[in-house]
Amino acid sequence: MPPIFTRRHFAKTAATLPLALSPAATVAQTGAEPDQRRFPEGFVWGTATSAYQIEGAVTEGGRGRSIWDTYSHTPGKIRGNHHGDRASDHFHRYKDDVQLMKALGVRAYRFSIAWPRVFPEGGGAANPKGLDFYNRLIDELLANGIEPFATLYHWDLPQALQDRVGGWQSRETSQAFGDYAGHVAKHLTDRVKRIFTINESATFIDFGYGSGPVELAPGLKLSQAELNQVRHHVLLGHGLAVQAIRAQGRAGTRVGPAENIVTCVPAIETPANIRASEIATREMNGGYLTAMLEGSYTDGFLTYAGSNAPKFTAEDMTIISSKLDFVGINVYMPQHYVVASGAKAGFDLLPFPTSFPHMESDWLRIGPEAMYWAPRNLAKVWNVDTIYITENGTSGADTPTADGRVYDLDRIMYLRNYLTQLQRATADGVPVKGYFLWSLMDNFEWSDGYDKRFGLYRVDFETQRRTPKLSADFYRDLIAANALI
Ligand code: PNW
Repeated sequence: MPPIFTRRHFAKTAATLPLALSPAATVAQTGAEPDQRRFPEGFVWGTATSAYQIEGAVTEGGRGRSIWDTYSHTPGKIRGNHHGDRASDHFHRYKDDVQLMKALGVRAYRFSIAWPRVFPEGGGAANPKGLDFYNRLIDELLANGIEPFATLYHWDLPQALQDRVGGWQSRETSQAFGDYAGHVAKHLTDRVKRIFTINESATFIDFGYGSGPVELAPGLKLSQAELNQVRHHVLLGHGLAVQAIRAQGRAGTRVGPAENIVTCVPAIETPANIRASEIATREMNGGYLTAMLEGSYTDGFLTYAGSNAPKFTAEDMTIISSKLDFVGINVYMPQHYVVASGAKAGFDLLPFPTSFPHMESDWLRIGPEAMYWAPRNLAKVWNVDTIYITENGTSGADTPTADGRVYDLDRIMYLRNYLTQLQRATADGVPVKGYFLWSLMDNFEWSDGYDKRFGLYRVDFETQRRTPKLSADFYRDLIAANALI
């Protein structure tokens, strides 16, 4: 019998296919009506960056030193001994970078403000030039129809505070953060309507003061009791910042955190496991989001901490749980897969098999359904009615081909799968209002230096040339359609 399909047969079949697929054919190909793949009307598409990772210009405009200047210049701390002195030179190239955003069609941009630019000594007298750069950036964004979303703390603590009071080990840093937040709110909320307080407390505390898959500044290894106290001071700083923004910002200013939620995914989506994932979400975020949203540490958290529990007052907890307008969450991966359990806690966290897949960064597990369950459980457990995905993205090898382009198919695969789950969430009524892709362009990836690239635009760090990767086309087309494509 001759083979059923030959090369010629394929060629012929392909040639007879209609060039433009009819809507019916599209359904047959993807299994969903085009409308079912759409995101809600007015969904906010954006990109995200942070100050130390892109700005450079570390000695310009009266900027003080941050703990990241010190840490990155400590030999052996960063891969290749890289540092952020120049980074992506965004401080000088922000106008071009706004055009890169415009080419993507994003409606919003999440950037961070460098505290040591505004208060070089952490507190005391504000630098009169401290907000000049951000004023220019904000005006440029607005002139191009892009809404600024500002983050107040993306890990670049003024070194002076570290030296003077031990940084987040002291409540004085929480107070100083509140003062800084008020100052920013007073000067920028005529144009910046949405402010994130602190980026990923969980990451910078655990990896900067404890231990983790990567080490972050200041690179201390504190005891459990000290670590819990740092957590508490960061929460307190967040709450004081919320209050200061309400007091000094214009009416209508919206505020919330940008937290690395500990994502608990039901291993198999049965009602019992889903319930277990909700219980786990509450417990596993006990040191962070749960305290912010409930105004108390859970019994589980306090029992686990035992004599290492943080020292706090009832007033602290009131400040920490100041009312929020939204919750931002960074979602990269499932932290835990969960099943129901008859044990007291009501859930079990499953061990990861060694074969579990990850992206180019070793820690970045591939679990697209995290993008469904993180916001879904946030909305379900705490009744949060406005959620932003403040970060999602991946690193990749991103090696340019002979034509100079980067065909980052792994990043497109990652984004398509995570965004499919985000679309599932919005279709189910989970109140996610926007999504900020990490990152607009390659930048200083903390302890990985410039070796890990997360951008939609490739940056040549010698020439500072920016080139769109194929994923930039993917994101642009998705934004234009407001739907999975
Ligand atoms: C986030 N981990 O950091 C940060 O908010 C960004 O500044 C950073 O560039 C981005 O994600 C990509 O890494 C993380 O090891 C760093 O689990 C490390 C981890 C998680 C988040």
